[in-house]
Amino acid sequence: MKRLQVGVIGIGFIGRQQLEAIQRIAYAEVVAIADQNFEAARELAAQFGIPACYRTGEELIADPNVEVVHNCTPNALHYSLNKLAILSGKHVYSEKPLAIRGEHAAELVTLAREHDVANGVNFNYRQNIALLEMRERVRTGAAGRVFHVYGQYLQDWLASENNYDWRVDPEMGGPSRALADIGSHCFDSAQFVMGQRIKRVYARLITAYDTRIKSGSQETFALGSAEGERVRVTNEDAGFVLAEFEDGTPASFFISQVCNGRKNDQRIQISAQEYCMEWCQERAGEIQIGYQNRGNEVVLTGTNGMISDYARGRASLPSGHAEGWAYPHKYAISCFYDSIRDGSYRQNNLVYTKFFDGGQIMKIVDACLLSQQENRWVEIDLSEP
Ligand code: SOE
Repeated sequence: MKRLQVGVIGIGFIGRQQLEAIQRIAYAEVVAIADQNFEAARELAAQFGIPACYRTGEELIADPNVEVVHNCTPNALHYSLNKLAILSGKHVYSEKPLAIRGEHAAELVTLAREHDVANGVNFNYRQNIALLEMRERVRTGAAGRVFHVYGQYLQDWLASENNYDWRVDPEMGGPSRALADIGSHCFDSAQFVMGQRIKRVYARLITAYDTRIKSGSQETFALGSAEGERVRVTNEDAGFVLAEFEDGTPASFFISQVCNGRKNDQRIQISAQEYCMEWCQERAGEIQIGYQNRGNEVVLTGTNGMISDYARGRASLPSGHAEGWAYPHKYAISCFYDSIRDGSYRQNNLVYTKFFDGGQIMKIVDACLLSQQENRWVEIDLSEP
C-alpha cells in the first residue's frame, strides 16, 4: 500500500518532535517541510532525507505530493493555514489551539466537514496507555461512581522574568497563555478519561510578572538572559479552575508555568468509590491506585500489563520499558493516519481529538478568561457548529 505523503509546517520544538514521531510510522513518509528559517529547514531536510523544503506553509500546501498537512506553526498562524489546507483538499493535523478565536475554530469545523478531510488537533497526552486504562475503568464502572476529578499541569520554564517566547505575545499566542498552552491538555485528558465534557467553569488567573525581559533565543524551554527589551505581559502565568462535567461531577485544575522545579508535571486524578486513580506524565507507564482499606498499588501499563484488553492492545512495549513522552505522541499521529486509511475520520468520538473537540477546549479556555473578568461561573456551549 502506498505510504501517506506528509508535509510538516514549522520546525520549532513541536515540529521536530512531530517529524520524529512521523518517521517512526511505517505507513507514512514526510515528503516536505517548511519554515521561515529556511536555512534551518534545509539542514533538517538534508538530515532526514526529505525531498522538498519550503519557506512558507502556503508553498508546502500547494505541493501536489502532500496529502496530509501538519501545522506546527505559532498559534496566530493556525487558522489561516488550517483553512488553506482544508480548501486545498488536504487532511490537517493542527497543533493546539485550533485557532485563536472561537468563531474561527467553528468555521474550521464546518469547512473540514464540508470538504471531507480528516482533521485532528495534537492533544497527544490522552494517548498515554495509562489514561486509556483509566478511561476504560470509568466507562465499564470498574472504578465505581466518580466523586471528583483533579488535574494539574505544572512547568517552570517561564518562572524567571527573563524567560520569554512567542506565547507571551498575545498577537502570536492569543489572549490566554498557561491555560491555552498546557491547561488545554489537562482539560482534554480529563474529558477523555471521563468520557464526557466540561459544562461550566470558574477560574482565578495569576500573572506573576507584569513585564518580562524579551531576550535570548526566545525558544520554548530556552534559558533566558538578563539583557533585552522589557515588554508588558497581558496573559496569565497560572490559574486555578473549578469545573463541572455534564453529569455534574465536580473537578478542579491547577495550571502553572511558573512553578519552580516542576518540568512537565501533568497529572489526572480520578477519585471514585472503589479507588482513586492517578496518572502522572513524568511517570508515564504507571497508574497509582489508592485504597481506603488495603495497601495502595502501582499498575504498570504495557503489552503484558495487568490492564484491560482495550488499553493493552494499544501498547507497544512490555511493562517496565517506559513509553515516556515520545510514544503517546506517535500514537496520537498514527491513530489520525489510521482514520484516514480506513475512512473512520468521518465519525465522532474517536480516540484522537478532532477539530470539534479542539474547538470545545478553546471554549473552556475562553470561558475561564471570562470567568476571571467577571468573577462568576461561566457555562460552556456544548452544541456543534
Ligand atoms: C510548552 O509549554 C509546551 O511545549 C506545550 O506547548 C506543549 O503542548 C506541551 O506538551 C509541552 O510544553
